[in-house]
Amino acid sequence: MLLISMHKQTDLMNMKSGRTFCECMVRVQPEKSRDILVDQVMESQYHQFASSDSSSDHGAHKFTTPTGVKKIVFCVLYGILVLLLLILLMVTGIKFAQLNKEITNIKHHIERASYGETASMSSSSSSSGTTTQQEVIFQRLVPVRGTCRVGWVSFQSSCYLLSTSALTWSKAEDQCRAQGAHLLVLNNVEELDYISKIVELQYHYWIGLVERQHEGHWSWVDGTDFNVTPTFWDKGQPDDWDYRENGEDCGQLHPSARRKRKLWNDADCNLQYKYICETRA
Ligand SMILES: [Ca+2]
Ligand SMILES: [Ca+2]
Ligand SMILES: [Ca+2]
Repeated sequence: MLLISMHKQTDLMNMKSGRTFCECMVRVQPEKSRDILVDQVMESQYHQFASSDSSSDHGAHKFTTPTGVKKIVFCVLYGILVLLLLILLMVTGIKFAQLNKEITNIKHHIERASYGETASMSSSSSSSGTTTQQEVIFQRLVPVRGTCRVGWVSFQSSCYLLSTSALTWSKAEDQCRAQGAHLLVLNNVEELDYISKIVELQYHYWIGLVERQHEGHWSWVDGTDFNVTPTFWDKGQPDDWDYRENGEDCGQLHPSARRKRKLWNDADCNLQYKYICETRA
């Protein structure tokens, strides 16, 4: 009886637990269904989102690749642009240097032309008896060596050497110094007139005149006081022509189309001209 009773209780418990389980199932089932539904919805949304992300990633991938290419193209174009600008700068610099040289030549031609006109005026003035000191026309003089070294010519107490090559002013002075001389120092008008008779017509010649300290302070290379020597500046000189990058701080003899007294001009020391050395006989 006891066993039967126990079985009944067990059955009853099973029945109760079964009912309870069923009831739980009945209660849980909707929640589970709801959860499943929620899961399904979430999963669906996730897939949609993933799909969206995927498509987005795909799109980004599609977008990234062209952007990378664009960056490379941009860099290449930028490099080419910089290279072209550098080339343009170099070409401009070269052209500017050529233009500078051409302008200098044109200026010299204009000066020579105006000088020729002055010489013509000088000639006509001479015939009318109104010749000035700057308008004297000279005859070519054959120089003599005297007691000077070979290649040098003699006048009064000095020896002179006319260069055959062109140098900058400082290199010309160095060449003269190397031979125990200095660039020509014009102490008086007789010396200038002598030099004017022996130099080549068409060339500029450096002389020992230089602005070392400041603008307007001219000095002779051998220490001769500039204030005690006569000056023979050409018309409008010294003008320290402001077009020149380095200014004009070195003295030279202007060329003359006629056999006329050479006059002074200030020129850019870095230009190359022939030169005249002087030393004591
Ligand atoms: Ca002298
Ligand atoms: Ca100057
Ligand atoms: Ca000048």
